[in-house]
Amino acid sequence: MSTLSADVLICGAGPAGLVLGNILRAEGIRCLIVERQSRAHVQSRARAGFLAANSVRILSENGLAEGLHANGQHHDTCAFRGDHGEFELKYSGLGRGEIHTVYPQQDLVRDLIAEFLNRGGEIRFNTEVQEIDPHDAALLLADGSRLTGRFVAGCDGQHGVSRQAVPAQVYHRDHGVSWFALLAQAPPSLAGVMYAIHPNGFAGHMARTATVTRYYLQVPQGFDPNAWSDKQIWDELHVRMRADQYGELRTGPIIERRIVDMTSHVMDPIQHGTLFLAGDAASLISPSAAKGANLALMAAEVLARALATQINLGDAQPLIRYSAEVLPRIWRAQEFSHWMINLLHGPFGNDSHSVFLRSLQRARLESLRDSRAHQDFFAENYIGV
Ligand code: RFL
Repeated sequence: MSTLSADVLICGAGPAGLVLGNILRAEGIRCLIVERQSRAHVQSRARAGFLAANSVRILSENGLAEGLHANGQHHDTCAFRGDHGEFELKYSGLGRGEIHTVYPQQDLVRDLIAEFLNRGGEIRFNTEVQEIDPHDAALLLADGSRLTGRFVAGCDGQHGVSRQAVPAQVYHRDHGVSWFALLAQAPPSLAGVMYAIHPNGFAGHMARTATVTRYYLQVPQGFDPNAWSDKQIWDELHVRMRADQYGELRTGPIIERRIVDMTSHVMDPIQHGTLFLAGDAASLISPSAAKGANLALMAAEVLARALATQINLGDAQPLIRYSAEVLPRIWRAQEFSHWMINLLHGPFGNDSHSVFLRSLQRARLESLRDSRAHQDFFAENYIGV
């Protein structure tokens, strides 16, 4: 049995755990991150890319944005294609005038790990937490040893163990839609994000770097990610993106394929005893509006400030209010993600109900194309977290 004490034990070295750990280290608080994967694995795990203005502020104000500012790309435009034609929304001139910064999540994670170690933090990679004791602030590890601290942050994502230690209500929604999430070794085909609505289903294009581009294809639930060859994938992307009409896609090998089900869950509360959840552990959001990593950073900042106020100043109030502070912001993001799902997907079929819903979808898109008030609403919520 090995025992190690730290003020805060953090389960998981994703964006939530690493931002939390970095802010706590800057406050002089001892913390230890326990991560089940290797350092190489978490530094190469491609996921998010679109960082909202609030995320860039959090990273900048806490000295965590050097790589982001050096290598991130600014995006301020997205476009919609479909039966209604094509239109662009330049959101830097809409809503609050904010933009996205595109910086691959794995690069951010790499930067955050380096800075956390630089600040004197400790990370145990290849170490799996099996159970969390929320009363004694303890982590039970797979090798049978136990780590104890004063507080535990559950930042272990949607498949972690920390959620199980919080006796909370879990509100769950399966949106009934799946995306085939692809990474192509190919330069972006378009300057910005493209959302294509087609009778075959939704297709999306999101720039990542000069040589790698993310694409999405709506597929039936349970679809086998290896069912299609690269050629079939590109053919379908061409059809749904209407490449014949609007211009060819820049193709290349598909280097990653996975199925992402559009599901959401929110826990309430997101704390119990000494345990506090942040990021995907607290709430899972469908990637339709690219909000997951941004919510993770938002909650990590609120939790870091609350823990620092408790540990350094002896004031427990912000920690007591943690769930009440974070949950309304999570629900706001969930609401917009849900709205996006309905904007991007209509039901298949020609029965009256399906046609009715598809007609509403088209009306929604036309309103977004034509109404400045609708565009302002979109821009504010698209970037906001
Ligand atoms: P993470 O990143 O999943 O990190 C959790 C960490 O905990 C570790 N872990 C454990 N460690 C020890 N013991 C255990 N028992 C453990 N169980 C798990 C894991 O190994 C892992 O390292 O959660 P975090 O920090 O909450 O961050 C959440 C984000 O990663 C996630 O919300 C986003 O990636 C979602 N997302 C996007 N978000 C955006 O804001 N913008 C985007 O453009 C965007 N695109 C995406 C996405 C997610 C995607 N997938 C794969 C679902 C695109 C995709 C395809």
